[in-house]
Amino acid sequence: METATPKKVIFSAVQPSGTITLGNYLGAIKNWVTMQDDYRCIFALADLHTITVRQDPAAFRRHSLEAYALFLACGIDPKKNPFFLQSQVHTHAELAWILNCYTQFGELSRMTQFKDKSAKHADNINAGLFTYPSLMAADILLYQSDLVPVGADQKQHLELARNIAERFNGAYSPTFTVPEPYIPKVGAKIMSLQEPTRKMSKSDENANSYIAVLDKPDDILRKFKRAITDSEARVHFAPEKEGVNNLMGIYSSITGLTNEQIEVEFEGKGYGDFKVRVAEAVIEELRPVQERYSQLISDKEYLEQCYTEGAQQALSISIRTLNKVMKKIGFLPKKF
Ligand code: ATP
Ligand code: LTN
Repeated sequence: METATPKKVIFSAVQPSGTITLGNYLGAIKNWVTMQDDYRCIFALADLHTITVRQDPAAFRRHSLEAYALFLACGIDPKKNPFFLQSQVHTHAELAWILNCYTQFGELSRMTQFKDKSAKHADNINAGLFTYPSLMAADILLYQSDLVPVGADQKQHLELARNIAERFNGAYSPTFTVPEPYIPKVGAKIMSLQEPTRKMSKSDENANSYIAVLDKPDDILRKFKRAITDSEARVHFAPEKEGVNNLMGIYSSITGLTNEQIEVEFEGKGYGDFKVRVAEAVIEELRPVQERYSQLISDKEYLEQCYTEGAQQALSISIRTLNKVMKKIGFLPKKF
């Protein structure tokens, strides 16, 4: 009799800290959607991480619900795999505290995100910003994750999670799966439309630099028309043509065309035609997402049901790891 090999476990999370951009969509969400069938996927909104930067309560609540609905609209299926809010699964904060005691001050001090964010928020360099990677390690290790899809900016945190897991396993006995980074085939880094040497980022102050997944078609068209290119006016891929390369990357992510095919399509045409075509492709790609989103966001009851079930499933998986960890450390067993 054939025995099915268990699916590998993938964990990933995104912070609900504002508008979800085309960068998030092409670089992360779209890949998550395709991974759902082949892996045991556990996805979360990392809302505990979000409060390392001060949030307005009403806006934070709204962003969290909107992000949850938007992920469903993009194709995350909460019936297939748990999709939940990190703050609703208490094991995350508990394991994070424990892992803090297995993480060195020196290790956390070396994190480039901590250095960047403390420079950016010099008036609020809180301890949460410093211990952010231990919470991220807890997120990952609670589910015995094999693979973690992350962008380049989160690689250092994942490396630290691996070190913490190995340290704990070495000090006691094998407890945590040591996770590997997962680099998806598609979903190149999408750059800012205004400063194409920087990545497209939802926290950019200039709204013309990013496309939000929920931007209206007119706004998408306008932003692409204004996108920075160069004076050569020829659609071809070259290292120094960052603006054009980025537009080609976006077009390629959506249509599946190679750079060579794109060059052929736009041969003899200027940037004006090219920008309009890229904008149209993005508008068409996002149209069904926007339609599903507007239905979902008006059905709060359904959203609540989905995230509640997600949290319940996540709790029942993660509590097993937390209990194991606590037992190994020597905490007395709970008798209630
Ligand atoms: P912030 O502006 O707050 O840094 P962000 O837009 O960069 O936010 P994150 O929450 O840091 O988004 O990232 C969520 C996911 O989206 C990560 O997996 C990240 O790699 C991916 N991602 C973010 N921006 C891009 C981008 N421009 N291109 C490709 N992937 C991206
Ligand atoms: N720090 C990540 C979000 C995040 C995450 C995780 C990603 C929180 N916990 C665990 C992968 C695995 C970010 O800001 N992109």
